[in-house]
Amino acid sequence: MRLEARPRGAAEAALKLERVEVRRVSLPLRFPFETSVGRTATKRFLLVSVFADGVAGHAECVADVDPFYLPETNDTALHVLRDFLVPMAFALDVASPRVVAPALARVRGHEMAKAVLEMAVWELWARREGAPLWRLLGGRGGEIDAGVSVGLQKDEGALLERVEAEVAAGYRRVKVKIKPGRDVPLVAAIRARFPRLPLMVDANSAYTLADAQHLAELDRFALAMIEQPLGWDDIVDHAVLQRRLSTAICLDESVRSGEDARRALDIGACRVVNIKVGRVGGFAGALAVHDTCRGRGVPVWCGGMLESGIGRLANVHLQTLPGFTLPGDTSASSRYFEEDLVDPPVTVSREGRIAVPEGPGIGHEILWPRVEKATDFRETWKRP
Ligand code: OSB
Ligand code: MG
Repeated sequence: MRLEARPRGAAEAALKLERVEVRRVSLPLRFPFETSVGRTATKRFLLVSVFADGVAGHAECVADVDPFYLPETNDTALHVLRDFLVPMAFALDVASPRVVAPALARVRGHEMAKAVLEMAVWELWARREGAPLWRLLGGRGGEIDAGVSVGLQKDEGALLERVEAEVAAGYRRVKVKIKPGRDVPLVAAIRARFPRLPLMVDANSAYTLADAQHLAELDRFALAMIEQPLGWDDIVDHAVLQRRLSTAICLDESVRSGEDARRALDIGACRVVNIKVGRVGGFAGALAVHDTCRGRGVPVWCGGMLESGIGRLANVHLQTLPGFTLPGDTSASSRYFEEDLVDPPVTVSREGRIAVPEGPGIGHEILWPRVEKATDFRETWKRP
């Protein structure tokens, strides 16, 4: 009988991070992506690499150049990583990737900055064990269902054309962005053309409770859900609105932790939750939201933030967990980028499915020469 827990093998021994490298990467998007909060033509993000024991782990930060979706930006993430999170991580005995999120909890907010560091440690851990990320997360191999997010288009014709193309490509669910003045008639036109398409809308907080009656007009289109219609940090008004709609509300921006999910469900603010790892502080936060929802029979799906292949693959692994019962926003790399940073890029089959990688970590090779070419800033920190 063993009285003391002890590591069973080298792969399970605690490690100390030795070095953290952050780069800022710029990738042109093939087409600008427009939502109710703004327009993105170039994807600019931080790429974080952590090094320990001769192994490296990599993750992509979902912060943007501006604070228009959520408060963080690339520059706030860089500051908080450099001055707070990375020093905390250097001090930590990493006995498992699960210890990272609690160790960073003293920093309030800054979920995207926390997430990128935490995800890089998970990725390192997976590579060190020679296992795909999904295995560490408790997921499964095989395939996932792919859905797609269509940005605001210049007019109804352009929108119908986009939706038509995505349906033809095999996507299993289509989400379209809406905002006041660009909502009910557009949805009516899509529904008339595609009567049985699993369809949903995302408002990115463009409405208020005063629009409740107007939003209820969407009830007649059998939408799978309406995502984040009200305030980015609200759950109270969403609970009121949910009682006035037959369509399910899905929360995105408002859920930034497992506790947020619990509170939202407790008051009936939504019937579905969008999980973005970067928005909930990392994989531990994503698992917490997942478990909370699953325990109550509430479906979740995996959102996206126009990620390069590095973040896109992290999303693929996450959504192999059993609570992800709805197609998410993970679509093919080629919808966004001429040249992705991973090989092979993320592809979607004619049947609308994405293969779950079996290789270590994110499971596809990172194309470092391309990363190098796209890097316009770099900083390295060493453990003191
Ligand atoms: O609200 O889900 C969102 C992109 C950037 C910021 C917020 C959102 C989105 C998307 C795109 O909808 C999803 C994707 O294809 O990555
Ligand atoms: Mg959204």
